[in-house]
Amino acid sequence: MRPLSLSLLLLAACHAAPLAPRDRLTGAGPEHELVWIPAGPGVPEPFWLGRCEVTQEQFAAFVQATGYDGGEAPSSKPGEPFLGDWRDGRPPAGRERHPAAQLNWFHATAYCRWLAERTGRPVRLPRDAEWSWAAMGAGGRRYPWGDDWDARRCNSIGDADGFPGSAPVGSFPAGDTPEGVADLAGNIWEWTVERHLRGGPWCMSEERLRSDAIAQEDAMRADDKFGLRIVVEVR
Ligand SMILES: [Ca+2]
Repeated sequence: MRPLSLSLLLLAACHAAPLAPRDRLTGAGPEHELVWIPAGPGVPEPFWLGRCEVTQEQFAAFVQATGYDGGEAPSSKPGEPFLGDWRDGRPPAGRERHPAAQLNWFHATAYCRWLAERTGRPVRLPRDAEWSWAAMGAGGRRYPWGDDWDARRCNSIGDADGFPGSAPVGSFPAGDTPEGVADLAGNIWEWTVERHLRGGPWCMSEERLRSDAIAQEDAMRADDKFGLRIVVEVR
């Protein structure tokens, strides 16, 4: 009998395992799941991308370890200060797995810097080109799952998705990219290195959630729809 070719064996292995390599970032609060994203257009180096948005409990580990209060960059949004929905230094009860919100660009960057120091790995926000490449893939997908809008695949405006506000991260696996990155469309808007916001939030409709949509906001504004996702550079 002829031996199976290497490509067939790889195909069989891929069928049972995640398509993209995974890693975990540990040693600084609840671990971060990471998904390998290869080099691509405008992205000369592969990188690890947070599978999910940074959660309330992950951000809480930073605040509790350092006493960080966002004071070096106060929110410019009246009535919405840094982590304004927290009480006594803790996220709202029952929302630990929701995305961290009410963060401006400086707060998001401070978190990445702490994570890098604690883990010894090069953590930062995603660049716009990296975010786009992860969401769109080689086919230029309009949404992380494909070209056709489907309100059941993400947390967007309205209650049809089951969540009037944000949702626990990873609640919409049918909306993952083929590599397994979750919630790139919807749930919480995500800061990038260039001080843009990507992916749209839980309260907006399909045009703002497109993979190629780039929103510009005041980098000092800590809105209840602004959060982040991490990149870990490959070195
Ligand atoms: Ca998102």
